Amino acid sequence: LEQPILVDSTGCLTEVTLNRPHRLNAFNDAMHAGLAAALDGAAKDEGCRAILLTGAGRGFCAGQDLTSRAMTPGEMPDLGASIDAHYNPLIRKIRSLRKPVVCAVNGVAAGAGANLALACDIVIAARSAKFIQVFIRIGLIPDAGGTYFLPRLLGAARARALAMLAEPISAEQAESWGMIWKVAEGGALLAEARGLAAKLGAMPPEGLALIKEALNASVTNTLDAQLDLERDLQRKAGRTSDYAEGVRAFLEKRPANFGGSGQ
Ligand code: T3D
Repeated sequence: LEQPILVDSTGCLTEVTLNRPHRLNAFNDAMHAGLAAALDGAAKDEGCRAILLTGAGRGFCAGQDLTSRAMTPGEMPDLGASIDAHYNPLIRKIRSLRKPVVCAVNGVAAGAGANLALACDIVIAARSAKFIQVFIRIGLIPDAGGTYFLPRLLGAARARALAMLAEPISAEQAESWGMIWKVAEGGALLAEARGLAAKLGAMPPEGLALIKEALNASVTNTLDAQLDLERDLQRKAGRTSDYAEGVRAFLEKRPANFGGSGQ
């Protein structure tokens, strides 16, 4: 029986693998359900301090599985319903999750698969990976947050061309445009991604959650509103035991040991 999502929890890291390699990990309903459950589980798991998302096989994710979209002539499907049920909750879940999500893009990331990667906090891609806003090839628009993330990450000119031309861009190009954090040599991708996740896992969890909250809000806030938000969130951060530990460790010239007990 196909297990469309694999979850492996080791120490403070939860590794989630999209596992439909014969379809380049395209989404069907079961994979959506499995991914939502895996992310909910990681959010609730007190031992989990970082999440790593990757794909099995040669692709990362090819977006919606089109074999479940075959139509009879004249049929008018409601893709909005699918987006409401699956893609929007997924993107919202990743952005609002109070833990860092590292995405290791192991191969082609197309359609909603590309934008799933862009929703994550830190994206590292194999040199052989490609990102394709493939939607217009079948008459669709970028979804899963694509029309939001692309102009903000790349600027309007590149966002428009990528969305309208559906041309693939290489991992190297994505890195030099600032669309992702960095490229890794293929063989080193997972080790590097795990290293990043482990580093995040040792950082103050509440601080990381507040960084996510601040950066999410900054995209639409005015400077005034953002300054107020920074004040409010810094007030919270300053009341955590990890802040006290960080300052103590600095003054005692020793590495800090962040417990993440929060308040
Ligand atoms: O519907 C809704 O709910 C609305 C939401 C939509 C969100 C979306 O993501 S819409 C966009 C859907 N995705 C696509 O249109 C991508 C389709 N795939 C491709 O264009 C290409 O496969 C890639 C560019 C991603 C990779 O090309 P390549 O040459 O490396 O691989 P390939 O040979 O095309 O694919 C390998 C196999 O995976 C192949 O199966 P086969 O022939 O070996 O049996 C191929 O059919 C299958 N596959 C790849 N992508 C999908 C897929 N099967 C079903 N659905 C896919 N999306």
